[in-house]
Parts: sequence; C-alpha cells; structure tokens
Amino acid sequence: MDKNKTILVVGAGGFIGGHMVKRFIDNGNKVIASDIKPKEYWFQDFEKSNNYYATDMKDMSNCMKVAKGVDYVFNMACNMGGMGFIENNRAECMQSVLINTNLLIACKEHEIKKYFFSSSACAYNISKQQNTFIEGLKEEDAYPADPEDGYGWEKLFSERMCRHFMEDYGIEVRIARYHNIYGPYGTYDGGREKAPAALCRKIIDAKLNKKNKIDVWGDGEQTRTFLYIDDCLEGTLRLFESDYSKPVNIGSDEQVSINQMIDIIEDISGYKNLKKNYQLDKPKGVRGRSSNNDLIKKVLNWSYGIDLKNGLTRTYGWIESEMSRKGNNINRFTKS
Ligand code: GDC
Repeated sequence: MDKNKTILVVGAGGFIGGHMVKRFIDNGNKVIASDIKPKEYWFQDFEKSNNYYATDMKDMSNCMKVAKGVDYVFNMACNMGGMGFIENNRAECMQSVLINTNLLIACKEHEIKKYFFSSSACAYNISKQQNTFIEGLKEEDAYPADPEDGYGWEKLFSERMCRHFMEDYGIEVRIARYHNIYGPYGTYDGGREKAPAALCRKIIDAKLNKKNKIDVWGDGEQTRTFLYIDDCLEGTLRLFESDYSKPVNIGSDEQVSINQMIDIIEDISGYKNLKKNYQLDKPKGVRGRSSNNDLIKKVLNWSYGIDLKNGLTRTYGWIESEMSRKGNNINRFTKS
C-alpha cells in the first residue's frame, strides 16, 4: 500500500477493521477510522491514528463528512456476528446495506477512486451447502441467488451495488468473500462470537472451572473452513492492489467439522476428552461450507499460510489471557 494515501476504514472498532487500521498505521498511512461504537468499546486502540469518528454511517450526511478528502475507502462495517446473532437478527443485518450504499454515493460525490467491500461466504447459494463435506464453493456458486437469509442477502445485494457503481461511475471496487475469519481481538462472548472463539472460550472455561462437559450447537458434524486474521489482511491488501474487480473468496481450504475443531482446541489446551452436550435447537446455519481458492491463487498468485492448529493456538492464547485479565467476566462490550 502506498504510504502517501489517506485511507478511510469504516468498521474500525470491529475485529477485521481494527486489525486493518493497525496495518495501515504501521505502514505510515494517514488513517481516518470510523465506527458506530463509542471509542472506548473499540476492539483495539490506535494512539497514533489522528482521526476517529464514533458515528453511524447508515446516515448519509455522516458518510459525506467522514469520506471527504480520502484516497481509498475500506468498508469493513456491518452489524454482524456468528450464527447465534445473524439467524436471530435478520432485519438488523439487512440494514447494513445503508452503510455500503451511502459510502458508494459519497465516493461518487467526492470522486474517490477506489473502494473495498467486505462480503461474506454467507452470500453463497444455500442449496450448495447441504452436506457435511462439500467441494469448495467457487465464486460463481453465488448464483442463482439464494443466500443465507438476512445477512447473506445484504452481502450479495451490496456486492452487486459495488459492481454497478464501478460500471456506471468508474469507481474501482474490490470485493472479498470472507470465510469465517478468526483470531485475537475478536469477539469471544456475549452472543456475537463465531465458532472458533466460542469453542476456545468454552474449553478454557471448562479447564479453569474443572468442568467435564461443554455445550456444542448442532451435532458437531457440520463443517467449515476458517481463516486466521493475518492471512485475511494479507489477502485483502493483495486483492486491493490487484486489478481484479469481481468477488473473490478469501478463505482456507482446510475443511473441518466442528467436532474436529474441538479436538484441535482440546489438544492446544491440554484438557482433553470433554463430553459434548449437543444442542440441536441452537442456530446451525448451513450443513457444510468450504472455500475454493483457485481464483485467488490465479489472480494474486497467493495462498494463505497459517494452518488451523497454528491460528487456533494464537487465538486460544489471547482469549485465555483476556479471560484471566477480566476474571472470567463475560461482557460483550468489555473493551479488549
Ligand atoms: O457462528 P459460526 O462460526 O458461523 O458457526 C459455525 C458452526 O459452528 C455452526 O454450525 C454453529 O452451529 C456451530 N457451533 C457449535 N457450537 C458455538 O458455541 C457453537 N458458537 C457458535 N457461534 N457456533 C457454534 C458465519 C457467519 C459470519 C460470517 C461467516 C463467513 O457463519 O456467522 O457472520 O459471515 O460465516 O463464513 P458460520 O460459519 O455458520
């Protein structure tokens, strides 16, 4: 990334956005950081960033104000979480369409030339994700459209809006479909956490409190591919610098069941053979999801580097230290 560029990161108080801001600051960029959350609840602190906005980008006038004078926009903002959140908050999730719409209009008005949109694997047609182990989803598998209800529809529609702003107004767009990104400074409690962080937390809690059982949503046979945050950032920045403007998967190809991931986390913890209380009435999402990474290898000549065991080891260590720092105090708005 050219360090002379001024970059607006929207969703800077969240997980991926927070890591992205840090990367840009370390690179020497001037960063404008914006999030709907008050600054004290942002997941990371950026003492060297000189421009913070705790503001709602669903409001057009805020987008116009915050985007003024920037070179690039990274839209990492949406109201989201793991299955526990998105299955139960579909209307909330869909309203993130306003953030993307307003930001694209602001880019057009301010003549900003380049825009990144963080889409999701939830944009894929659900009929292609009905079995436990599936072939990796290729980018074209998003159509015919039948994505995850609520959240997935918002992502697919917003991808499409990016495409038309590029075609009609010449704004360069880059679009990543993220496949379950995890790592330090992510949510691990409170209801929005995704499976890797939730299961690390449950196993740490069992170990600390000498429990012999953890709750698992579903039967544990459902599968996913998970990608560590550092690989997500690297893939995103390479995609942004490339000349490829259609949606691209950013994920791993290490497809595991939830039970297999639990085994890996138990190994990391050294606290093994926990009984599993399978909760079949909890949100489960699709039966199997996996990322096909042929396109990213082809257009970027790049592939992820951190395997699941390594990424989970780092994530587990961070969650464990957070839980001991907070005295095992569960609070989703506790500053990380
Ligand atoms: O929440 P998630 O990581 O989202 O769940 C993966 C699977 O793990 C689900 O089948 C869920 O039922 C199971 N699971 C088992 N126990 C638990 O304690 C637990 N907590 C959670 N959260 N899940 C558990 C996600 C979206 C994201 C994002 C990515 C993109 O869907 O929620 O917002 O867009 O996908 O890939 P997941 O993978 O279904």
